[in-house]
Amino acid sequence: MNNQQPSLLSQAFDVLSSEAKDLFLGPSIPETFGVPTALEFVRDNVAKNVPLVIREATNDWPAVEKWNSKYFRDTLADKEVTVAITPNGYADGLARHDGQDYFVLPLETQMTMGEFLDSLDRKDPENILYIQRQNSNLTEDFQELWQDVLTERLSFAAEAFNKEPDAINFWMGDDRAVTSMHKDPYENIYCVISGYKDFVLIPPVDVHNVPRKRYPMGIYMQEDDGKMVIEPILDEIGHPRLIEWVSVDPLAPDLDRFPQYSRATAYEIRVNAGDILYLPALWYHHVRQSHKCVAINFWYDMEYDARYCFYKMMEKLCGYGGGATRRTFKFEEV
Ligand SMILES: O=C(O)CCC(=O)C(=O)O
Repeated sequence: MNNQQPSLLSQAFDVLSSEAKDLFLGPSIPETFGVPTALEFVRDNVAKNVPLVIREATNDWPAVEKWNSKYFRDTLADKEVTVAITPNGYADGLARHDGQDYFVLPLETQMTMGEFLDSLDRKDPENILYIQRQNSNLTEDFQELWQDVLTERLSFAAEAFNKEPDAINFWMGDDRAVTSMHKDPYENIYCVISGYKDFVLIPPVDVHNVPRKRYPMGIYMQEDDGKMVIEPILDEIGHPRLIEWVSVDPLAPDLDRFPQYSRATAYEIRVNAGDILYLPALWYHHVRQSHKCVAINFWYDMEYDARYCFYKMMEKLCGYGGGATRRTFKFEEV
């Protein structure tokens, strides 16, 4: 939020976050064993925009039993895959270039699954790899794996959202790969298949405590000697393309620059193989992982209802202009 806000507005925002925490968010992310019914899920989580960790929900999926680097090497070694490469682990994150902060997209490159796994084994210091294409790559690029996912176990979610997912994604990468803090206009059913993921989650009622700014966009390119450099992305008239993104790194928040972040309610949760995280739409999330962690997720378009309009109004009051969602640049929409 910019510092010019009248204090009445700041106080009103603080009332919103503290009431939300006291009345329905609670001190930690709710956890359960065994999948809920669609009714329970809608009533206790979707309708309240409250996350849920469902422990050991997919332990009997063939995917959880089989998918690991050895299995992929045995069965998919020659398969061409699209891999995001960065020098610092941040695909879609902030980095310095020419004395200023840029929002930088990864270099996307094709290689075989075998080459990808070799690189993960080597842990090249300058090349941090992540399969993180969000174009429904599980069903588009990895069809041979789909049979190992028992989607009938997710019928509680399909019934609750009452629509087909817009994307079903496959994620696998290096433990140095980080997904920087952002939010999505999706209801997210996130299933960790192998290893674990560490999430930092911040509710949308804390939007005023999560600083955002417009950044010029860039993309990593590899020079002939293999060095990764940032190349600015320009619009049709040669100006840097801009995107609004979260300014703060929850792992090392700069509270001198962003003091309001100290008031944000940041929940930390580890999601293990066999667990499902329901990550409600518009929650900020920052994600890290164990080495070679494999996950899949289902993105269901959110309902553009009164709550969406309310959060849009809050963003406006904070002086934000939208953005800070992956969809902004992946799908050119928000
Ligand atoms: O697993 C990750 O690295 C990021 C996941 C994410 O941002 C999402 O599912 O929306």
